[in-house]
Amino acid sequence: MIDSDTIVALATPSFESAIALIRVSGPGASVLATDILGNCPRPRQAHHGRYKDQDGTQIDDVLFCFFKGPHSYTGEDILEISCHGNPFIAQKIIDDLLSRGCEMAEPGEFTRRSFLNGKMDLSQAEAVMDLIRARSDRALETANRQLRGVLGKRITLLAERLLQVVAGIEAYIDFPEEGLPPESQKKHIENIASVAKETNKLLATSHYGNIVRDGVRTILIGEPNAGKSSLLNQLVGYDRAIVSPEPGTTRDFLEERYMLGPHCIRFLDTAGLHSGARSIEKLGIEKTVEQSADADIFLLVLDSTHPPPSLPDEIRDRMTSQNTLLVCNKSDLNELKEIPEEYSPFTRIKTSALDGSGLPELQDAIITLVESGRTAIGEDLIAISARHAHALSEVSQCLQSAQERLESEEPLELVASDLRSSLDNLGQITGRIDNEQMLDTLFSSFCIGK
Ligand SMILES: Nc1nc2c(ncn2[C@@H]2O[C@H](COP(=O)(O)OP(=O)(O)OP(=O)(O)O)[C@@H](O)[C@H]2O)c(=O)[nH]1
Ligand SMILES: [Mg+2]
Repeated sequence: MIDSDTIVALATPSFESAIALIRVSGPGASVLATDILGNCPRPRQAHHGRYKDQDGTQIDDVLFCFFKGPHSYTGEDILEISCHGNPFIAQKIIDDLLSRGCEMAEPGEFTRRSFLNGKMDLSQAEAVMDLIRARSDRALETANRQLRGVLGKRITLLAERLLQVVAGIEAYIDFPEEGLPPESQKKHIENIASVAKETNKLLATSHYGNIVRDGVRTILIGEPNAGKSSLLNQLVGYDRAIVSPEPGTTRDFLEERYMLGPHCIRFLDTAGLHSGARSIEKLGIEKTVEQSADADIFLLVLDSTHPPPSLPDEIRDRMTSQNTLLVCNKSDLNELKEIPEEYSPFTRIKTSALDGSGLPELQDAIITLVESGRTAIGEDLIAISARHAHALSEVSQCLQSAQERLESEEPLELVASDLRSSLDNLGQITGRIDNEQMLDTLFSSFCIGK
């Protein structure tokens, strides 16, 4: 029996396929390889062999690949077994490995071990999942950068700068009779403000992070018969929605994903908005209003053959020039000259869902709008997740409080406490900053005679 800290799992989906990969990680990996193969393979080389269970019955012809820790994904010894892609074979091998003393891995346990063994920080561990889930070029790009540690490095840099401030302030807590000199107070306030500015810049990438990870929710909205469903069909390239000359055709909203440039766009077709709606139509309109609450982009579709109507306030209030395009449809029939004042801030695009004219311009305008929401952080494309955003907004609040306390000369313990909370929250993103590190830095920049 091998060490119980050795885990096993199927690393590929459980379907019929060319190959299935079983991964073993932990101190027992090399013993298992020796028991099954007769000797432990040379690290990082593929070895062909027969997998026989403990009774000596052959299960499959397989490839073994051994990685000696710490030079492996988890930092531990890893044995990878590639067998034929039959879930039945894969399960028999896993059952045999379990009977030899392995434990079934928990979800994410290989990456968790990688983090615990210092192979990656928490933000990198999360990027592994982002990479697996990426469905657009931009999602892939962002995940790759985060996996390379771009976000982690930024956070570590901010934490180091804050630690300097904490060290400077803590030095005076033990000597309350000597107040903080005015020049130090000024310097600390400046440093805190500068870290807060960087924090807020990172925080501003949160919306972009959302749309990169989940797709851009783009809602087609407008009066009945404006041509919303016809436009949706043109945009996604097939007849997804029912189109008819009768107003009120679309009752329930429908969603269709489409790759537009580097982004995954989630188009939402909705029920036409008008004031005199009855029962079922009314329910459809309620759903349109509901859906508009989570929209990233509004395509306000107008029928160019007559003056545009007003929108319900709860929708109009969510529209800005940064998230809305005014689509003047049916341009083959008429050109809309009079645009109401309330729609004048929106970029205007003439389309005909009938002959397809204006569609490339509309697609370009959607991409431009999405990309304008991207906040540049120096050279780096960073797009934080909801978890990072939560931690960073805590950091931002604590820093603001620390700055205000320093300015109004409140006790330094309170300032230090705010700063430590900021550090804890920064540490939550990477999972690396701990008090031990804080103390090391604190004492290295601390002059004991002062
Ligand atoms: N000439 C012309 N007709 C169009 C255009 N776009 C849509 N139509 C026609 O307008 C009618 C209504 O189109 P739909 O796409 O169903 O309109 P809708 O906005 O989805 O309407 P509801 O679902 O009822 O809210 C259909 O007969 C379409 O063929 C266009 O650009 N030019
Ligand atoms: Mg429709």
